[in-house]
Parts: sequence; C-alpha cells; structure tokens
Amino acid sequence: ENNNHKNVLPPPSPAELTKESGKNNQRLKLNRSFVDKTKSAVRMSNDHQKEVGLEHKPEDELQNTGLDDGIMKVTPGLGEVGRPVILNQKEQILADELFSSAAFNVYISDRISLNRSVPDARHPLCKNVQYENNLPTASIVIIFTNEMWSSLLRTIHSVMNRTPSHLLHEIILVDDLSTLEYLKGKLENYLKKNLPKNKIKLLRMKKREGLIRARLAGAQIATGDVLVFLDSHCETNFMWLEPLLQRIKEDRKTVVCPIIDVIDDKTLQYVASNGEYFQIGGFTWNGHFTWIEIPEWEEEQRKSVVAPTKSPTMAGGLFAIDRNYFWEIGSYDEGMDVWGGENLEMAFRVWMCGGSLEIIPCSHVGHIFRSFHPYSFPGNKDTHGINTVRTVEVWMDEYKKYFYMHRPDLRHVNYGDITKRLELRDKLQCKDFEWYLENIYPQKFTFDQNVFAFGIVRNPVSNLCLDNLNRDEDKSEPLGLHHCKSQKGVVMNQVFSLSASNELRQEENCAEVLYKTSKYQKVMMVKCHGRGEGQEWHHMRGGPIIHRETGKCLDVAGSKATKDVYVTECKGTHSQIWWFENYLNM
Ligand code: UD2
Ligand code: MN
Repeated sequence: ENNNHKNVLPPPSPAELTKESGKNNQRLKLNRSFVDKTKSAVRMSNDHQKEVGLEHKPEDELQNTGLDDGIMKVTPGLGEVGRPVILNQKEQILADELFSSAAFNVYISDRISLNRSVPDARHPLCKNVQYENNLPTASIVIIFTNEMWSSLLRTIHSVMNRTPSHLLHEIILVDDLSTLEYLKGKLENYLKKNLPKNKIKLLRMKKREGLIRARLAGAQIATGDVLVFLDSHCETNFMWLEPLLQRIKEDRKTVVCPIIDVIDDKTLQYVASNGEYFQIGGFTWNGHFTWIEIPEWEEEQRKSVVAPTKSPTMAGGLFAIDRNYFWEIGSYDEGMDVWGGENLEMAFRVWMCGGSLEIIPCSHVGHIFRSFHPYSFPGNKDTHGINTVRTVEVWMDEYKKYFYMHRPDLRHVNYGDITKRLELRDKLQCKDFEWYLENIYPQKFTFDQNVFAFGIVRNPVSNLCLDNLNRDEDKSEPLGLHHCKSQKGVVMNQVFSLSASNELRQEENCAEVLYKTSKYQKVMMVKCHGRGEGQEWHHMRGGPIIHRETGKCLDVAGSKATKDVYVTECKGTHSQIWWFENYLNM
C-alpha cells in the first residue's frame, strides 16, 4: 500500500469524540467500531426471522447467492430506517468473500431494498426553515466505474424518492468504462423500465477517463439550472436538495455541500447524528483533504447552527453549483486523471477567484466511505499525487514548497501541461494563496510562521534528531528519534516548529507528556488543542526543551535511533541539549 495514497475518511460522529476532547479538539482517527452493532440491528439469523418476515433459506441456497451478480435478493424490512444489518456466521463468510470487490459489504447491500427509508438526520431547527417555491432546477450528475448494482441503483432511487419532481430536471449517469457485465445492457433495460424516461440520461465514456473528466462530460450535456454531483454509493436524506438550491438562488457564486453522513461500509447503517455537530474541510501540507473544526469566528458570524457555514475546502464528491458559474469559474482541470486532488483545486480556485464554498447544515446525504479503492488505477500511477502537483503549481504560489517538503518524490514528476490553468487564473484575476490563507483559513498552521524556531531538531552530541518515525499522524503516537538527515527539505518526518504559543508541533500534532508518573516519560504526538497545559514547552537556542507542566527535559539518554524519546529530570547534561535548524527573531 502506498502510504501517500490515503482515502478520504468519513467525518466523525459525536460518539467518536470523547467527552474530554470536546469541541475544540481535532477529530480523532476514525474508529469504525463506534457503531453499536447490536442496538436496533435487524439480525439475519434464524431466531430473528419472524421479526422481519424473512422466510428460511436452506444453506445451499445461500451458498449460491453469495456471488455479486447484479441480482437483488431483498429481505423485506432489512436495513430500513438506515438500521445496521448483522449477519450470522455463515453469511458473514460469504459477505467477507465479496467485500474486496466493492470495498463495502455488497452482500448486505444486495439484500436491502433499493427504496429503503433513512433516518431524518437533520437538526430539528431545519424543520422550521422555509424554502421558496420557484427554486432553480437541478441536473444530478452521478459518475461511476464498476459500481455495484445495488449501491448504484439505491443512489438513483433515493434521489427519485426524496427529490420534488419539479426541481429534478434530470439525472445524468456517466459510466466511466465499467467492465461489469450487468452495468451494460441490463442497466439500460432497468432504467427504461423503472424510471421516468425524460428524467434519466446515461452517458458511456469510450475510454477510462477518471472521475474528473467523467464529471466534465456529464456537466457538458446537462441542461438544468444547477449541477449537483454525487458519488455512485449515496443515499439522500429528507429535503436534501431544497437547502442547496435556495442558497445558490441567493448567491450564484456559492458552491454548496451537504453534510455527508456515514453509511457504514460493513453494516450499511445510515449513521444519523443529532445534526448539531459537524466539521468543515481543511487540508494538510502533504496535499490531503482533512476535516477540521468550525472556528469560533465562523460560529459567531453564521448566527445559527443550521445556517450556511463557510468551509476552506470540500471533500469533493457531493456538491452543487450554478451550471453557468461552473463553466465561468473554470469547471475542472481536465488534465487530472482517475482520482484525487480535484477537490482542493476547486476549493482554492473558487475562493481565490471571487466565489465561496459553504456547507449547508440542513442538507444531508449519506455516503459509503470505503477504506480502499475497488477499481484499478491505469498504469498504477499515484494520480492523487500528480493531480495535487498540478494544483499546487497553479494555485499555491511560494507555499508549494511546503507540499514538496512532504513529497520530495514528486519534485520532478511529469505533471503535464498547466498553461491553460495558469491562463485561467490570470483571466479571472484571482487573488493569491497568501490571501486565501489569511482570509479563508487563518487557523492553518505553517511551519515557519508565528514560530520561534523551526526545522530539524538536533541533539549535537548523539547526532540524533526528533523524528515522528513515519507514524500515523491521525493517531496519538510516541515521538521518536532518528539519525539526523542531511538533505535539506526532504526530511518531513524531522521538521518541527516551536510555535508562538510554545507548542512543539508538526502540522496539526503537538508534543505532550501523557504519562506523568514513571521516571522515563514518553512524549506523545497528539492533536493540538491550543490551550497550553500539557502541550507547552520552553526552549532557548542551544538549550534544553523543557516541558512546562512536569518541569522535565527532553532527553536522548536511555534511548537510541528509531526509538521513542523521553523527558527526564533536568540536569543540564549534553543529552538534554537541542538545536533547531532555524531560529526567528520574534
Ligand atoms: C472523495 C470524494 C470523491 C472525489 C475524491 C477525490 C466524497 C464523498 N467523495 O473520494 O467524489 O472527490 O474524494 O478525487 O467526497 N470514479 C469514476 N472513475 C474513476 C474513479 C472513480 O467514475 O476512474 C467514480 C466512482 O465510481 C465514484 C466517484 O468517482 O462514484 C468517486 O470515487 P470514490 O468513491 O472512489 O472516491 P471517494 O469517495 O473515496
Ligand atoms: Mn465515494
């Protein structure tokens, strides 16, 4: 697995956030086990069959229906109101075998009605919001490559079931060269037979174009007022479309996103929170999308918890945009292949060129977040990386150096021709990236801004440097030591800052002493909380790095390369001396 090729993770639910970490904290790493798999689950075991009116199936028949053949095997009642489905042991084995073809539990998906109901995921206040009668109409563009039959059709049916027909101009399906047999003739027939002809268009790509060019092709044939893009494994919620259209009617230069609810990849549970807590989009300097908290000033500015909320970036899959504005603002970069990076590109472009990007809390759409890609990447290219190079080269100005710091492997990659995109930026007279950071994402941490010191952090005697040892930055992991790397700028694991608020930090993670009892205390890298406390460190050029709360010093003694680092009693020994690569006068 390519470590740089991370999938977009689902936003956290409140249940995932511990009480302590509270609202100020960054999200914890996704923990799929937070879903209570037993509560209100409809079980597919024999003793629960009466409950859902399921007739007994002999074992050998079950064996035969394991295959994903694009045939629905619906059990009435299963998964209704978005409830999780729990399989018995035998079925779980069949389901596990199918899992890799879809990256979600397609065995269960095939057994849930295409018209299943979902829980109302909206904040109660949304029920009082009034929408105008004459809203603009929508062209819903759904792109897919080898999507499973049941998830694709459930997406389409959920749109049909929960969208007022006068607002639904059309659904445009774009098949990005699927090879699954049932997505060919059978799909055409199904649509003809079961869906209103005048509302459905099906477009087939002649070669594998990737999601960016597939969306462009769909947008080209659309004729509604607004374009709405959806992934091919979604379920729309109550009144999902009206709030999006309303906002675009008020301001045609706003690109709007629903809150994306989690449809659990293992149980197909539609996870509905109380609608109050959600996060907005950010990015990391290594070029990935990430969920961030709503900053205080935005909470104040938006007046109500259900009012449109400005977001620096978006996840990418689910959004609505005025159709003419989509083309005016530069649609997509058609030089981007397969998957990844187009969402940050569009977010930077929209903000920098005079538009805005918002999450509309009263609009909810569920999405199956998958932990790997079930489809191929032609040529095995890191398309996320290369697409992101195109993005940083066009939009990030001198800030691209931070990206390359993390991705030295992409410094000399062939990313194709970007002249047209640079011309676009010029033509639209867009603002620069510094403006974007200052005005749209001022909370974004930059290594060398508002810091006392930054760069690699060396203990001269041992020639060991602080190093995150490539550990998972989304989890709390110990801080480590490694031989100092000599090459400047290609040492992302060893770049730290001593921030103006006295944090020893890397991107969104701060060093903290968590176990305050033992003699050698480990230092953990955890999400920065900005409150000082256990995350406050003091340091002067060439002196010790002192943890304020415990009064102890970072020490290489008792440790060695590629091992964790500790704090010990401050003794003024050589093992407690540190130099940052750069000190700034502040
Ligand atoms: C997220 C977005 C996705 C896209 C991506 C970054 C959400 C919920 N999803 O990843 O829309 O912005 O980040 O690029 O925000 N597809 C094709 N051709 C391809 C590859 C994919 O048509 O070559 C389709 C695929 O069938 C799916 C959609 O594109 O309907 C998005 O792909 P994904 O679901 O694998 O992406 P996801 O949700 O991990
Ligand atoms: Mn998706």
